[in-house]
Amino acid sequence: MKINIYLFLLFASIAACTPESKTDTPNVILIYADDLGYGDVSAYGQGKLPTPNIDRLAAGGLRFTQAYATSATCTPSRYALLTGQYPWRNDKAFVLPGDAPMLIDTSMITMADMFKSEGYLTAVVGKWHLGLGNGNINWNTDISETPNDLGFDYSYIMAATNDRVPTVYVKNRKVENLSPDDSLLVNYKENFEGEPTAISNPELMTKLKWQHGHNMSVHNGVPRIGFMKGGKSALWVDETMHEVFLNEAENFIDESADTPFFLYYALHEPHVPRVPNEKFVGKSGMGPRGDAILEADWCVGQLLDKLEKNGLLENTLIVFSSDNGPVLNDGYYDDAVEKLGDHTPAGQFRGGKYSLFEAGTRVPFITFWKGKIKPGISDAMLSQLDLLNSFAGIFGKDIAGKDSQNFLETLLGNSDKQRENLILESSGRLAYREDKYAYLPPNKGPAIIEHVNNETGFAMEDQLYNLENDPGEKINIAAENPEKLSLLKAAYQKITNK
Ligand code: NG6
Ligand code: CA
Repeated sequence: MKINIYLFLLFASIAACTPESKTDTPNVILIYADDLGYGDVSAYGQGKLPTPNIDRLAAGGLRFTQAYATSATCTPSRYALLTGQYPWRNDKAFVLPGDAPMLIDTSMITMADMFKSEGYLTAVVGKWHLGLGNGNINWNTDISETPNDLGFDYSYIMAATNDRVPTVYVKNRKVENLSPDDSLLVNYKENFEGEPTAISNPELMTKLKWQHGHNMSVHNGVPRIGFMKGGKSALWVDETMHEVFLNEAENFIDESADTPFFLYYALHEPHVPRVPNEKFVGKSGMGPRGDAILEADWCVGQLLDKLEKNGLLENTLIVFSSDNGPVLNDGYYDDAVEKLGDHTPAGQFRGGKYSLFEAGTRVPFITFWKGKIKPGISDAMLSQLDLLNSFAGIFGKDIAGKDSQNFLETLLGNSDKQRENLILESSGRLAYREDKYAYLPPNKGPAIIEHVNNETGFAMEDQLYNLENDPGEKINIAAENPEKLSLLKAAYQKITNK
């Protein structure tokens, strides 16, 4: 009898424990768009473009109004996202060419390392842009440094951006579909003899023409940055890229059915070149940029359907965000400006990609976990930098010595705890956020990025904005608030040593 009672208690505790521990350590999917602005997601109520699938996340989850990418460009934001370290602490964390060596040192603890150490299967699918190899990359043999060395069990990526060579997919350590008798060669300094470029053979640009930059090798009717030769069987087709990455993401989810998993799903839209699939062409009425956003939104919907079908929605924490703010003309004639209409990609904020003004880094940010996160809106100020330590919080861990802070309870909607301050970065220049204030120290550099037409926020005088009553940063209140200014300046200098 006594034994039976013990057995009963044992089984009861196992039964009580199993579902509990399962939901407390969810699968995690980080969906990370490229150049998607705060106002580009219709749930934010700012723009004119419908994004019904990203809105599904917002309607069933928590929509953050003050969440930031660390930087106004891709590489530094992604560096910070995965390492939990401010990118300006690394003097190489700038937009990288397609043949750059891997930026993240393999000795650093990455988000993937953290999940892997907890027994998760880990994968990255999509845009990488954090360098590969050791600086002298040979695309025709196994690549020595890849996401596989940073905690990712599986990696299916493009090396850099969709406007940079090589225009191939890299699966783990190998270029996918490469033929041994057609070597892939890449050079960012000079062209290969006899190879056409957008300058020598403009007739090759059948799909998009370059407006600034982007005038080197041409592939799939689109001119790119960098020179490339060979590797014909491996070259991607821009129009199917979304399906390729989505299939990889879905397969990974299927294959991880019995194991907790972490998936970093890095969408390539709406970064240039915008070459959406015919399913989306013309659907937004805003030209290829709008259509590319619809394509990304569709992929999010497919992924959600997949999770639902696999019965994983109640056991998966999804975070959706973007690596930097929006840009219209980023180097191609693609009607992004001409067909914008009254859509507002930056929402009510000033600037955009490349900008220290709010729109450079204040991005859409949504957390979703069916049955666990109560739908709503959070105004807590957070950074993508915090995701590493917040995810570590799922396992009761604290990754010390990092800039990353644990806001897991805020992400789950159980707390309003937020950052006390935040450093923002654009092209190596920094700005400071605290409470309702944005402080932009004197910074050398152009006020507007030429051709792109985005304001940078770089100026030789102090700028201070009260975002509560001036979210568009129109009124510089530095002169009439000398005390506040010097407090913020001192706090900024203390963190940055500048
Ligand atoms: C810029 C490119 C721009 C884009 C950006 C990186 C030119 C003129 N402009 O140098 O098109 O590729 O780099 O974007 O080449 S990011 O989102 O990956 O940071
Ligand atoms: Ca980007």
